[in-house]
Amino acid sequence: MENELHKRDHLGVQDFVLLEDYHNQDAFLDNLRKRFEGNLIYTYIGPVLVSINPYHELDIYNTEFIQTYRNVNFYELPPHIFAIADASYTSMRGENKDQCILISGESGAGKTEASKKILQYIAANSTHSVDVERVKDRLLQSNPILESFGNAKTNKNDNSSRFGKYMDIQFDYKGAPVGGHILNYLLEKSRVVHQGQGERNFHIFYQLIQGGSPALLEKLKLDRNPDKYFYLNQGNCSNDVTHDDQNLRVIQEAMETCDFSEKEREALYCIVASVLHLGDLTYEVNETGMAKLTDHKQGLVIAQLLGCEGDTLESALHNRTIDARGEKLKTPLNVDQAMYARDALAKGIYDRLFTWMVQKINKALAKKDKLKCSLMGLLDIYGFEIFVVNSFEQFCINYCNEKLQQLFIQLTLKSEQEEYQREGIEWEPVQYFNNKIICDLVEGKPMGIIAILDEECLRPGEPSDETFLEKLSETIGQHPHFVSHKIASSSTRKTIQRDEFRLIHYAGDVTYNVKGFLDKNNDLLFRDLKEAMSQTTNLITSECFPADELQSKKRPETAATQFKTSLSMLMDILMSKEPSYVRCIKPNEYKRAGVFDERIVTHQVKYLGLMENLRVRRAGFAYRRPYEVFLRRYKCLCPSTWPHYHGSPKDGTAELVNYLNYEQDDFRMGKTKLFIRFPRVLFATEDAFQLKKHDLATQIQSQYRGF
Ligand code: AOV
Ligand code: MG
Repeated sequence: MENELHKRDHLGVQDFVLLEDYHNQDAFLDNLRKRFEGNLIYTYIGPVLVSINPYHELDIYNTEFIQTYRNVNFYELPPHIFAIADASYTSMRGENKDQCILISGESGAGKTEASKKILQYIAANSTHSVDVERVKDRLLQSNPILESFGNAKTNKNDNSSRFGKYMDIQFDYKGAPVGGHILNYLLEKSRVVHQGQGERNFHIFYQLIQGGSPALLEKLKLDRNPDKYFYLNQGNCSNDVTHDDQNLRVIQEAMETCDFSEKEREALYCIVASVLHLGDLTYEVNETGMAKLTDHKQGLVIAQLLGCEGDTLESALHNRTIDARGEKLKTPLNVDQAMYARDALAKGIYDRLFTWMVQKINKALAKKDKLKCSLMGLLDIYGFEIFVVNSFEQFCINYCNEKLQQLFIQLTLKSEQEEYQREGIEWEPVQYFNNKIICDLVEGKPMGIIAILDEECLRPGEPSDETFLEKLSETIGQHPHFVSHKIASSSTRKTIQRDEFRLIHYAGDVTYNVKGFLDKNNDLLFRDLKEAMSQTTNLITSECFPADELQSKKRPETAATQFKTSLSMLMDILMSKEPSYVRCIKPNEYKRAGVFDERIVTHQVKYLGLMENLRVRRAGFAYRRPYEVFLRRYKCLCPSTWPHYHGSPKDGTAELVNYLNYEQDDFRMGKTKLFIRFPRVLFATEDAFQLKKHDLATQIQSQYRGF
């Protein structure tokens, strides 16, 4: 870092801890802007990397950069995502500790890109073993596959992750990647059947239609025009060119690399196509007032693609069988119910396909031996989001972000506190806004929102989204982070509808519409359809809908509770590892390069708690370096340490700071590190160093001339 300190005026400081006035938010923003404008998108707060999305390609990720950052002390080079990756890797190897890199920030802030850069850096680890090369290829290639099936254009981000992903990379004792494992979290499957204005379905649908060969499309009975399909045209932007839809080849190759056989790929395309055909099924009313497919042939196409009897599928699309005390009761569906069942099937098969793909990739990534390995985890989830209309999905996504923020708070405070204790330095705690109160509001028992939602879903009688909202107002109406129409003050009431509730999240207020909450939480797929799917010859659907699932008498867990349980397990995994943080910031709402919108950046700086983060870091001391590092750089400033100091680095540092006249209050000597309280002290030292370097260079030159 020191090599850049002298540039601090026009390009800002590369570590916020070096800001003289660290309480001043304007100074913080000013620094961020200066750097952003100079295309310096990375800045540290101590060990935390703050990254601001440039929205244009920067030539800072090439092999030269990778080489530069390899094995270099974290602070000796300008901040970079590679430095985080390298530090984490080095720590994993050197200290034998499992690592995790947590990337957070709102939708479109650059989390997924950051995680890809980290993977790129790790994979660039040079090695010649065939096995390791294969693992690296698979790790890298798993990305395009999952992005194609799990990402979509939203109004926030053209390539928005609609699922959460935690990936463990496994390393052998030599530090070579030898395997990996992916955990996926709650795919936003409602997108399969519905997209808001300006949004699209998952990329794969368009990629298949635009990039599939004529023979493939013919086989799948698909038309080249995405606009034709109901599941693709609702957002009115199916022909959007922001994403490269022609790129089916890339996905295909990635699947080959990850061991998807030709048969599996075929089965997979058949499922994607049948989802589109499902969306185009229309119903009319039959003589008894119940639903009847308008065109019987449409059902047949789907049955053919999935490999089941046309009659079986058609019957399952028209009826619902209930197991009432061992007796099976079959009732026909009306048109609304049939449409509901159709959509549920489309969502169900797509969602299970996605999980199947993750498992398939995991098999390809599985380590060959049972030897102990070290782990580096990478977390890339969907970021906090506020849309015009927010539903169950946003509720889950934002809850997930609350949990991550909570983890950040716990871990940064904890590790900071531990560092001061370990080094024997006294410490004064800084007040944070602790979002635990919001996590508890969502997940607490028995009065949390999820518990209330579950209770309403299971209640006999006629529970509805409205009764759920009613319950919320009754039970948590007084909570400071909850507002509903019923309990709002008269001025707030104007901003919230009768079917909405608002949560005051750490990252902003979000108004949720309760419509669909119960359905989505129940996540019901009628057993007739499950049964039909279990009988298909398509090798993926038959595997994803095992017949024994139908035997189970147990009521499946609700979607929200499953999500809550999986998040809680994720938190345990993350807590058990040594974390590094990347905090991503979005510069503007327009996905545009070069635009720094002060209002929205300020908002993110606030809610990410970056000012508090900085204050904690500075609570005592702005700068800390191991004695060796400090002495190595500045020893030329003191006659008794230059050119060599023969005692311990700590003693050498003590002589050095004494010679430099550091005031008693300016610094502390920890057990292994020097702590400097004010940046000006460091700047003065650095300036002296630059001068000395210059003098030394001149001296050496004149000595040469003297020869
Ligand atoms: P996200 O992962 O944080 O949002 P992405 O990583 O997908 O956001 O970034 C959004 C877009 O910003 C990318 O598609 C790129 O065009 C651009 N971008 C991000 N980081 C960089 C970078 N370092 N260099 C150049 N362009 C970048 V979400 O997944 O919506 O929460 O769910
Ligand atoms: Mg993403």
